[in-house]
Amino acid sequence: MKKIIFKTLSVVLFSIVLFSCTSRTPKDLLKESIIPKPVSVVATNSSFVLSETTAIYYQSSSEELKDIGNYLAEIFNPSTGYNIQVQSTDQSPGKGNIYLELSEQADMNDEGYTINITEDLLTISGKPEGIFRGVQTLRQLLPAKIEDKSIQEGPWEIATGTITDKPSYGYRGAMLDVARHFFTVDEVKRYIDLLAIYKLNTLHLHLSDDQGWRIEIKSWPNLTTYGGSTEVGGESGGFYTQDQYKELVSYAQGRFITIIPEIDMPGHTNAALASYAELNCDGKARELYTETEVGFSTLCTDKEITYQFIDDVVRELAEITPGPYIHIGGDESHVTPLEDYIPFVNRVQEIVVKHGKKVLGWDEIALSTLVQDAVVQYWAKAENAQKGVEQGAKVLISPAIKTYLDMQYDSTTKWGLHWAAYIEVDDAYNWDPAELAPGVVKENILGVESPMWSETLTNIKEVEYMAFPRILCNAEVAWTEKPDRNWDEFKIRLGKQCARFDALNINYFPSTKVPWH
Ligand code: NGO
Repeated sequence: MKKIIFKTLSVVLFSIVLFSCTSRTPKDLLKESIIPKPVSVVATNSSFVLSETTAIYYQSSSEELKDIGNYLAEIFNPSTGYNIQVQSTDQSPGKGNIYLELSEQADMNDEGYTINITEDLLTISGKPEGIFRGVQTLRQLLPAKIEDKSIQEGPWEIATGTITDKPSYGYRGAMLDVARHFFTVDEVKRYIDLLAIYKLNTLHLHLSDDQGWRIEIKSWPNLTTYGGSTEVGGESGGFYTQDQYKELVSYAQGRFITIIPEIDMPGHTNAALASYAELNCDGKARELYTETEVGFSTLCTDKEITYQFIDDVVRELAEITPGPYIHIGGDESHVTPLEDYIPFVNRVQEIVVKHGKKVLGWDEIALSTLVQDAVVQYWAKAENAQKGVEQGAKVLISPAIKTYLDMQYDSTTKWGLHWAAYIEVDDAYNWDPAELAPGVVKENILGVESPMWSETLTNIKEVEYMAFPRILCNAEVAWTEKPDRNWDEFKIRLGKQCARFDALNINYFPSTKVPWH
């Protein structure tokens, strides 16, 4: 009897050992909830395991890939408790490793990537930018606790198969208004980190407005020392030194995000008009302003000093901005007569071009004669977007009724405004960039941007609450082709993101439209 029990036990034990050594828990790649939704997913129903011995190998000695490898290891190490190494290699690495491989597939754009996952190896291939986007997909293939900053229990299994992906639009952005309320360098870095997860590639910083001037301009120092000294509500404001701005630019570059600086003009300029009397037509400096009306200020469009001022500002900004665009604002200049506004915008565009940059501006700039490569940011008027297209310009899609993240979710939302609409999470998803304005079709569209205006938002946690989860909706609208988008299916994937939001400590709006898991 004893012998039989012993025999049976040994068989059971043996099979447990055998089972755990040779077979993997089957996992289905098709069941993973990736946002934005990739172009194609093929599942092979096994798993790759991230273990203590996993290393991240990158092809040749590409510095860009090395940085991506380190970025990935910095995500994995705190939660797994491993000390994942990042190493260069010339050949495909051995079992159990991750491989970042350079490749140039003909039908891929710079952000396209392929992830091939077998039981033995996980390979992400593409150009460096594409590999970085692929890394974001990889994060979402692991349990949400991979995002935790303290050691969590594994196993760290990833379903096997192949994901092939590329974006629908090449510009997928967010805007942050640091003028109405100032946000510190660390707060902006936090926002950049969160945008990167959902494959956004542009951060537009609204650096000046009536309530504050936030970027150091060495030739006009009062702009920041005086014009940046306050914010909405009268608290002390703040500004970025040029070194801090450069730090932000390079931090964003490390996440393949381009920063676009905006200096709003000729309206929205009270902070400048308060800092320098000579910029006013009557030669008198304005008072600092800490309330939230719009459309009352204007630079003096027929004084030569105004253009000297703009030239200096654009020159200094262009020197510290590697990205292609300078945003010149141009919105809501209600006290600038149109006959002054048009030649003003024409002249400012020339200044931007002279300093080697391309022009971006709110949709009103289409009333002027646009320079080559100018981009019109459609926020309010479809007819302005159409005027832009008629002049050969591209349109950046940011309609207030769909993409403004400062619009309240509903009438109970604590922060935000609702002058354009209440935007529930499904409203932020159920639309298409190419169907908003007649005559503005996909070929005319540069991409999509979600602006966050900060009249009512005082810190990054409040910004997060307004952005999450809607920024994921906008991210998918911009990344995923329309036939692959469907709210009923998206909301399930979105619902599963909440564990990830929690692990990342994201303050989000728990909309009842979403089945949160
Ligand atoms: C408008 C206005 C901003 C406000 C924002 C608030 C544009 C382009 N100009 O959008 O000054 O802050 O609405 O939602």
